[in-house]
Amino acid sequence: MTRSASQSARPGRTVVLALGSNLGDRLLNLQRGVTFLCGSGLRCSAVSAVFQTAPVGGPEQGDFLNAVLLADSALPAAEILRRCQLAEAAAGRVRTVRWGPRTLDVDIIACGAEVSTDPQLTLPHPRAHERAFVLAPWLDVAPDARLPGWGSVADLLAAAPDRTGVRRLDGERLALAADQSVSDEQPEASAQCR
Ligand code: A4P
Ligand code: MG
Repeated sequence: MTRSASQSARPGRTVVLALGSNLGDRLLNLQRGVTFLCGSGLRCSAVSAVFQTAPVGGPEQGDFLNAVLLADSALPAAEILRRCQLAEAAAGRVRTVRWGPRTLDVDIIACGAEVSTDPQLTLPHPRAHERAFVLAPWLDVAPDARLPGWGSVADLLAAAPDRTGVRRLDGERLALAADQSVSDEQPEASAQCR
Protein backbone atom coordinates (compact mmCIF):
# COMPACT_ATOMS: atom_id res chain seq x y z
CA MET A 1 0.00 0.00 0.00
CA THR A 2 1.54 3.33 -1.01
CA ARG A 3 1.01 6.72 0.55
CA SER A 4 1.66 9.88 -1.43
CA ALA A 5 4.25 12.47 -0.36
CA SER A 6 1.48 15.00 0.15
CA GLN A 7 -0.20 12.67 2.62
CA SER A 8 2.88 12.21 4.74
CA ALA A 9 3.56 15.96 4.62
CA ARG A 10 0.02 16.80 5.74
CA PRO A 11 -0.85 14.90 8.86
CA GLY A 12 -4.52 15.21 9.69
CA ARG A 13 -6.57 14.75 12.82
CA THR A 14 -9.19 12.17 13.61
CA VAL A 15 -12.61 13.09 12.33
CA VAL A 16 -15.62 11.33 13.87
CA LEU A 17 -18.70 11.16 11.65
CA ALA A 18 -22.10 9.84 12.78
CA LEU A 19 -24.46 8.39 10.18
CA GLY A 20 -28.16 7.73 10.67
CA SER A 21 -31.02 6.50 8.50
CA ASN A 22 -34.66 5.65 9.16
CA LEU A 23 -36.18 5.92 5.70
CA GLY A 24 -35.98 3.54 2.73
CA ASP A 25 -33.33 0.81 2.70
CA ARG A 26 -31.57 1.98 5.85
CA LEU A 27 -28.53 -0.28 5.64
CA LEU A 28 -27.99 0.55 1.98
CA ASN A 29 -28.28 4.26 2.77
CA LEU A 30 -25.59 3.96 5.46
CA GLN A 31 -23.35 2.01 3.10
CA ARG A 32 -23.86 4.62 0.39
CA GLY A 33 -22.85 7.30 2.89
CA VAL A 34 -19.67 5.44 3.89
CA THR A 35 -18.76 4.75 0.28
CA PHE A 36 -19.41 8.35 -0.75
CA LEU A 37 -17.46 9.89 2.11
CA CYS A 38 -14.45 7.60 1.79
CA GLY A 39 -14.51 8.08 -1.98
CA SER A 40 -14.67 11.86 -1.53
CA GLY A 41 -11.10 11.97 -0.30
CA LEU A 42 -11.38 11.41 3.45
CA ARG A 43 -8.85 8.79 4.60
CA CYS A 44 -11.30 6.44 6.28
CA SER A 45 -9.80 4.20 8.95
CA ALA A 46 -12.71 2.35 10.55
CA VAL A 47 -16.46 1.96 10.55
CA SER A 48 -18.48 0.74 13.50
CA ALA A 49 -21.01 -2.03 13.77
CA VAL A 50 -24.58 -1.09 12.86
CA PHE A 51 -26.93 -0.21 15.73
CA GLN A 52 -30.72 -0.17 15.65
CA THR A 53 -31.90 2.77 17.74
CA ALA A 54 -35.24 4.13 18.93
CA PRO A 55 -35.86 7.65 17.59
CA VAL A 56 -34.91 10.52 19.89
CA GLY A 57 -37.03 13.67 19.50
CA GLY A 58 -39.02 14.74 16.47
CA PRO A 59 -42.35 13.37 15.23
CA GLU A 60 -43.45 9.75 15.57
CA GLN A 61 -41.19 7.81 13.21
CA GLY A 62 -39.49 4.48 12.65
CA ASP A 63 -36.34 3.18 14.29
CA PHE A 64 -32.99 4.33 12.98
CA LEU A 65 -29.90 2.47 11.96
CA ASN A 66 -26.85 4.36 13.22
CA ALA A 67 -23.11 3.94 12.73
CA VAL A 68 -19.89 5.90 13.23
CA LEU A 69 -17.13 6.38 10.67
CA LEU A 70 -13.58 7.40 11.62
CA ALA A 71 -11.34 9.21 9.17
CA ASP A 72 -8.05 11.00 9.19
CA SER A 73 -8.14 14.33 7.37
CA ALA A 74 -6.34 17.65 7.19
CA LEU A 75 -9.27 19.27 5.39
CA PRO A 76 -10.95 22.29 7.01
CA ALA A 77 -13.99 21.26 9.03
CA ALA A 78 -16.26 23.34 6.78
CA GLU A 79 -15.11 21.33 3.79
CA ILE A 80 -15.76 18.07 5.62
CA LEU A 81 -19.29 19.31 6.43
CA ARG A 82 -19.79 20.10 2.74
CA ARG A 83 -18.86 16.54 1.85
CA CYS A 84 -21.23 15.21 4.52
CA GLN A 85 -24.05 17.25 2.98
CA LEU A 86 -23.17 16.00 -0.51
CA ALA A 87 -23.35 12.44 0.83
CA GLU A 88 -26.82 13.19 2.27
CA ALA A 89 -27.98 14.64 -1.06
CA ALA A 90 -26.61 11.62 -2.94
CA ALA A 91 -28.74 9.39 -0.71
CA GLY A 92 -31.85 11.41 -1.60
CA ARG A 93 -32.15 13.36 1.67
CA VAL A 94 -35.13 15.73 1.71
CA ARG A 95 -35.50 18.15 4.63
CA THR A 96 -39.07 18.65 5.84
CA VAL A 97 -39.41 18.75 9.63
CA ARG A 98 -36.52 19.12 12.07
CA TRP A 99 -35.45 15.73 13.44
CA GLY A 100 -37.89 14.12 11.00
CA PRO A 101 -37.33 10.84 9.13
CA ARG A 102 -34.37 10.88 6.74
CA THR A 103 -32.69 8.59 4.24
CA LEU A 104 -29.30 9.74 5.50
CA ASP A 105 -28.02 12.16 8.11
CA VAL A 106 -24.29 12.68 8.50
CA ASP A 107 -23.09 14.78 11.45
CA ILE A 108 -19.56 15.74 12.39
CA ILE A 109 -19.22 14.67 16.01
CA ALA A 110 -15.63 15.80 16.50
CA CYS A 111 -12.83 17.09 14.35
CA GLY A 112 -9.71 16.49 16.41
CA ALA A 113 -9.86 18.87 19.36
CA GLU A 114 -11.45 21.71 17.38
CA VAL A 115 -14.06 23.80 19.16
CA SER A 116 -16.61 25.92 17.29
CA THR A 117 -19.79 27.65 18.44
CA ASP A 118 -20.88 28.54 14.90
CA PRO A 119 -24.49 27.29 14.49
CA GLN A 120 -23.64 26.21 10.94
CA LEU A 121 -20.87 23.98 12.28
CA THR A 122 -20.73 23.41 16.03
CA LEU A 123 -17.80 21.32 17.28
CA PRO A 124 -17.94 19.00 19.02
CA HIS A 125 -21.55 18.27 17.98
CA PRO A 126 -23.68 20.00 20.64
CA ARG A 127 -25.84 16.96 21.47
CA ALA A 128 -23.39 14.10 20.99
CA HIS A 129 -22.53 13.86 24.70
CA GLU A 130 -26.09 12.79 25.61
CA ARG A 131 -26.89 10.48 22.69
CA ALA A 132 -26.39 6.76 22.97
CA PHE A 133 -27.17 6.42 19.25
CA VAL A 134 -23.87 8.25 18.62
CA LEU A 135 -21.85 7.13 21.65
CA ALA A 136 -22.50 3.36 21.35
CA PRO A 137 -21.23 3.04 17.76
CA TRP A 138 -18.32 5.38 18.52
CA LEU A 139 -17.32 3.25 21.51
CA ASP A 140 -17.63 0.14 19.35
CA VAL A 141 -14.97 1.42 16.97
CA ALA A 142 -12.78 3.31 19.49
CA PRO A 143 -13.01 1.84 23.01
CA ASP A 144 -10.79 4.57 24.54
CA ALA A 145 -12.47 7.48 22.76
CA ARG A 146 -12.94 10.81 24.48
CA LEU A 147 -15.33 13.59 23.44
CA PRO A 148 -13.44 16.89 23.65
CA GLY A 149 -14.76 18.95 26.57
CA TRP A 150 -16.88 16.06 27.89
CA GLY A 151 -14.54 13.15 28.63
CA SER A 152 -14.77 9.39 28.24
CA VAL A 153 -17.28 8.15 25.68
CA ALA A 154 -17.81 5.01 27.79
CA ASP A 155 -18.79 7.14 30.81
CA LEU A 156 -21.07 9.33 28.72
CA LEU A 157 -22.77 6.28 27.22
CA ALA A 158 -23.41 4.81 30.67
CA ALA A 159 -25.39 7.96 31.54
CA ALA A 160 -27.13 8.61 28.19
CA PRO A 161 -30.94 8.78 28.57
CA ASP A 162 -31.61 6.84 25.34
CA ARG A 163 -29.17 3.97 26.02
CA THR A 164 -31.89 1.35 26.53
CA GLY A 165 -33.18 1.98 23.01
CA VAL A 166 -29.88 1.10 21.35
CA ARG A 167 -29.18 -2.43 20.10
CA ARG A 168 -26.13 -3.67 18.20
CA LEU A 169 -27.04 -5.67 15.08
CA ASP A 170 -24.43 -8.38 14.80
CA GLY A 171 -25.80 -9.67 11.49
CA GLU A 172 -25.31 -6.37 9.61
CA ARG A 173 -21.96 -4.90 8.60
CA LEU A 174 -20.78 -1.86 6.69
CA ALA A 175 -17.73 -2.13 4.45
CA LEU A 176 -14.78 0.18 4.03
CA ALA A 177 -13.44 -0.52 0.54
CA ALA A 178 -9.76 -1.39 0.92
CA ASP A 179 -8.65 1.03 -1.77
CA GLN A 180 -10.51 3.92 -0.13
CA SER A 181 -9.00 3.70 3.32
CA VAL A 182 -5.92 5.80 2.49
CA SER A 183 -7.19 7.72 -0.55
CA ASP A 184 -5.74 11.13 -1.29
CA GLU A 185 -7.65 14.23 -0.40
CA GLN A 186 -9.09 16.00 -3.41
CA PRO A 187 -6.90 18.62 -5.12
CA GLU A 188 -9.65 21.26 -5.13
CA ALA A 189 -9.83 21.10 -1.37
CA SER A 190 -6.18 21.57 -0.59
CA ALA A 191 -6.59 24.22 2.13
CA GLN A 192 -5.18 23.18 5.47
CA CYS A 193 -7.23 22.77 8.60
CA ARG A 194 -6.86 25.31 11.37
N1 A4P B 1 -24.69 21.80 12.02
C1 A4P B 1 -24.11 22.44 13.07
N2 A4P B 1 -23.14 21.70 13.60
C2 A4P B 1 -23.08 20.53 12.88
C3 A4P B 1 -22.27 19.38 12.97
N3 A4P B 1 -21.31 19.24 13.93
N4 A4P B 1 -22.48 18.38 12.07
C4 A4P B 1 -25.79 22.34 11.21
C5 A4P B 1 -23.45 18.49 11.12
N5 A4P B 1 -24.25 19.59 10.98
C6 A4P B 1 -24.07 20.59 11.86
O1 A4P B 1 -28.68 19.82 10.28
C7 A4P B 1 -29.11 21.12 10.65
C8 A4P B 1 -27.95 22.09 10.64
O2 A4P B 1 -26.99 21.70 11.61
C9 A4P B 1 -27.19 22.15 9.33
O3 A4P B 1 -27.55 23.31 8.64
C10 A4P B 1 -25.71 22.19 9.73
O4 A4P B 1 -25.06 23.33 9.16
P1 A4P B 1 -29.55 18.91 9.34
O5 A4P B 1 -28.76 17.69 9.05
O6 A4P B 1 -30.05 19.73 8.21
O7 A4P B 1 -30.85 18.58 10.18
P2 A4P B 1 -31.01 17.63 11.43
O8 A4P B 1 -29.93 16.57 11.40
O9 A4P B 1 -32.42 17.19 11.49
O10 A4P B 1 -30.79 18.64 12.58
P3 A4P B 1 -29.92 18.48 13.84
O11 A4P B 1 -30.38 19.52 14.79
O12 A4P B 1 -28.47 18.44 13.50
O13 A4P B 1 -30.37 17.05 14.32
P4 A4P B 1 -29.58 16.11 15.24
O14 A4P B 1 -29.37 16.78 16.55
O15 A4P B 1 -28.40 15.56 14.54
O16 A4P B 1 -30.65 15.00 15.46
N6 A4P B 1 -32.64 9.44 16.84
C11 A4P B 1 -31.96 8.32 16.56
N7 A4P B 1 -32.25 7.18 17.20
N8 A4P B 1 -30.97 8.32 15.62
C12 A4P B 1 -30.63 9.44 14.92
O17 A4P B 1 -29.73 9.40 14.07
N9 A4P B 1 -31.02 11.84 14.64
C13 A4P B 1 -31.62 12.98 14.97
C14 A4P B 1 -31.14 14.23 14.39
C15 A4P B 1 -32.72 13.00 15.96
N10 A4P B 1 -33.01 11.72 16.54
C16 A4P B 1 -32.34 10.60 16.20
C17 A4P B 1 -31.32 10.66 15.22
MG1 MG C 1 -27.64 16.44 10.71
